[in-house]
Amino acid sequence: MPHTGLITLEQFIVDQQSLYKESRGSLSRIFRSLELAAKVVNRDVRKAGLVDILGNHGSTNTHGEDQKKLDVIANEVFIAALSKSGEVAVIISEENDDPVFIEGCENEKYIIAIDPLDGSSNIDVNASIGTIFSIYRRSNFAQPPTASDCMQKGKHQVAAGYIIYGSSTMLVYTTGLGVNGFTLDDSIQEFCLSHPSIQTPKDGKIFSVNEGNLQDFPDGIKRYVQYCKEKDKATNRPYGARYIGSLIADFHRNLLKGGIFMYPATEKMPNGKLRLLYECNPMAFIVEQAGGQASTGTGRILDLLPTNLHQRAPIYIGSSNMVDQCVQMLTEDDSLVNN
Ligand code: AHM
Ligand code: MG
Repeated sequence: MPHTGLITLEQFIVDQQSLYKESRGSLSRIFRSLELAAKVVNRDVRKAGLVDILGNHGSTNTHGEDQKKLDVIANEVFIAALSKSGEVAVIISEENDDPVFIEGCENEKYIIAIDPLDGSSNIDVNASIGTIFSIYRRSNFAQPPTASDCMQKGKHQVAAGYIIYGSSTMLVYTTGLGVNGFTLDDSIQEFCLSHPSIQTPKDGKIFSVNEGNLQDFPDGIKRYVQYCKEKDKATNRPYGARYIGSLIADFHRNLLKGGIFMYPATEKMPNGKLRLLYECNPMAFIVEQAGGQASTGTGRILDLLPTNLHQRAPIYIGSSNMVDQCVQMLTEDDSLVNN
C-alpha cells in the first residue's frame, strides 16, 4: 500500500467538498451514513461463517431470486443509515420492488440507487462481495418525490462508489474529481486513503466474462473472446481469463490491473443481466473517471435513459483500448467477417 499519510475518508470528503462554493455539507452527511452502514455490514460479513446469517432468507426479491440473509440485513442497514442522514428523499434498492420514500425528507435533494450486497451467490463460499451506490440530485425538490425523479441518465450522477468486502475492506468512489480508494483499518475502524487518484491502464491483459454462456453471445462477442485467447506478442495476447462472478470483485481487479469485464446481451436475456441504475451506471462513472470506458455495445452506458427502475443493460467496461476493440468487433458486419 503506498504511503499517503493518514487521511481518513471523512477528512478527504470535507476537503473535496470545500472545493465547491455552493457546498452545504449534504454530500458529506450522506457519505458519513454510507460509511457507517459499510462498517456494520463489514462486521456482519466478517462473522458470516460464525453465526447463523449464511444461507437463504426464505423470501425472493423483485427479480425472483432467493434473498440471502445477509442481503436482507445489508438492505436494512443501508436504508436505515441513509434515512437518518436527513439528506435523502428516495432510495432505489435492488432488494425493493418500489422506491423507498423517506418520511420527513420529501423536500430533500438527493436520490440514492443501491445494490446493498452484490454478488451474493458468493457469500456461502467466502468469495468477495460488495455494496454499490449511486447518488443523483432531484431536479425539482420543491415537489414530493416520485419514481420518475429516478429516471435520470447515468451522466447526471453526482457521486458513485462501491465497498468491496474482500481480503481487506475498501471503499472506492468518485464525485467527478477522479477516483480514490480507502482501506478500512480495522484497529481504528476508519477508512484511510490507500489508493489516491486511481487511473486504469489503457491496455489490459485480463478478460472477464461468463464463458459458460458463450454459445448465446452475439457473434461479435464470440469473435472477441476468441481474439482474447489468440497468441500475438505485439498485443500481449493471449490475455488472462479471470471471472469471480461478483461484479465488484471482477471490476475492482480490472480497474487496478487493466482489463475488460463483459456481460453481453443473450437471446434469453436481451438486455444482459446487470441492472442499469445500481450496477452499470455507478461502475461506468467510476471507470470513466479513472480513464477507462463503459459501453452497452451500441453507446455509452452513461447516456442510456432509464425507463424502468430495475432495467438491465449489456455492459462492456474497463481499459479503454480493450473496450474499443470489443465494441468494434461486436458491431462489425457479420457478413463481411464471414466472407
Ligand atoms: P446479484 O446482484 O444478484 O448478486 O447478481 C449480479 C451478479 C454480479 O455481481 C456478477 O457480475 C453477475 O451477477 C454474475 O452473473 P453470472 O453468474 O451469470 O455470471
Ligand atoms: Mg447485484
